[in-house]
Order: sequence, then C-alpha cells, then structure tokens
Amino acid sequence: MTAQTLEAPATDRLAADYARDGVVHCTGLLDPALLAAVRPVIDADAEELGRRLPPLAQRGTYGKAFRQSMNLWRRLPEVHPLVLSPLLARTAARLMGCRAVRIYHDQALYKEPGGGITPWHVDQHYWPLATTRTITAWIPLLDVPAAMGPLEFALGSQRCGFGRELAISDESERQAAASLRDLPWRAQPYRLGDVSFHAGWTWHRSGANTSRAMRAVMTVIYYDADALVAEPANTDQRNDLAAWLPGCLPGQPAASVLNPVLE
Ligand SMILES: O=C(O)CCC(=O)C(=O)O
Repeated sequence: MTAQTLEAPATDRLAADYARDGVVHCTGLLDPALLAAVRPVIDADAEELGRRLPPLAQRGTYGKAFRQSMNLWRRLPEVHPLVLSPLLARTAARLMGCRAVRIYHDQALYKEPGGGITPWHVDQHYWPLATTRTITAWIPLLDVPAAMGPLEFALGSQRCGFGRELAISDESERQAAASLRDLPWRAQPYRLGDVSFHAGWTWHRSGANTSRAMRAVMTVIYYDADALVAEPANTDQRNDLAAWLPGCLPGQPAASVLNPVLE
C-alpha cells in the first residue's frame, strides 16, 4: 500500500494497522529524487564521523551496530526537505491521532559493511515524555535487503509492557529474544522511498550488515505537539532531557527551541 497521496481511507487503514501492530511499513512514501538529493551531505557527515571512530573490531556491540550522528537538521540545512518534511510529519500525526507533531531529534544510522546487530530495544526507555504518542520514522537512503540489516519488529509489543527499564545492550537482546518469541515478528526488506513508522514502546532490532555496502539510513523522531515533559525515570532520560529538551522541566510543555511544531 502506498500512502503518498495521504488519502483518508489509506491513512485510516494505516492508523488502524499502527494501533494494532505498533509499526507500519509505507511503501513508496517518499520521492527517490528527494532522498538522492539529501544523501550526499548525510554520507559526508557519516564519512567524517567514521574517521574519528576506532576500527569496528575494537568497538562493543553498540559501537558495531552503526555510526550514529544526531540532529543533523541543526547543522546541515540541506537535510531540511527530508527531516522537516510536512508529508512525514503529517503521516506521523495521523498515525498517532494527534493534531500535529514536534521533532524530538533526527539521526543518521549508518551500519557499516561487516557491522553488527542492533540489539532488541524500545526507544522510549530514553525519552522523558509524558505520552505514548511518540514515533520514529526509519528512512533508508538506498534499498536495504535482508543482508544489510533492515529494521525488524515484534508486532503488538508496544502493549506488552515488557522490559521498559532495559537500555539497548547485549542484555536487552538476550531478554527480549526469550520474552518476545511468541509475538509475530516482521522482518522485511526496504526499497528506496519506503518509510516505516514505529511507536516508542515497540520492540525492534536489526541484523548484521553482511553485505559489502554501507546501510545508509536516516531517522526522525516525533511526538505529540501537546505533550508534557515527564519526570525522568532513569539516567538515560535525564541525559536526554538536557540534550533534546533544553530548559524544559517535568510537568511543562515539551517544547524547547529544538522541538518546532511540524505540520
Ligand atoms: O537502524 C537500526 O539498526 C536501529 C534503528 C532504531 O533502533 C530506531 O530507529 O529506533
């Protein structure tokens, strides 16, 4: 199914799937020409980051999963057509059933050839947001076949409440693999232009990159524009509060200068 035109019946169906599964995979949502236009600057940023990292073999599980750089939109105006895309923001808002969304942050996640797994985890473990209306758009900048480590999901896991205290780690991979094994598991390749949207409490992972090419992916995290800041539940959330919601306090609107409303 394509949501490119955002016709109401199509997005209503997508929203129902999202409510059930905690994730939807939208084929052909974005124009490949837009992705081709923004990719060189994101590639260059990942290349520069790569020069500062130790060799893959010397990194731990998290470091082997990808080269990670965050909030590119604040430094690189060339990515604005993608990161601040009204189509992506409106789709996120429709899926979550809110009037509009704010951006939490973007990130480039480049899984190197020979790069390792991304362990099972839930994103909202890290977010001091007093809402479940949180969502990540996972946006490949090239075709991502199974061998390159596309994102995989445990369907319906946003409702199970399991392991929300777990940070991403070998331990979250081990515990989730055992605890979520009865849930349906979606692992499918992505074509350029596809975008998946997953909820903050949906369990997900990705496999190793056994191909010879870099898995170039951009992500954008959104949340309900009217959400409030939660009391941080752990150190990760305290760090995120300072980094991505500077100056905001628990109980107040989650609306710093880094979080414009996107409509
Ligand atoms: O790209 C990956 O391997 C992990 C991405 C992820 O966990 C996310 O975007 O929430």
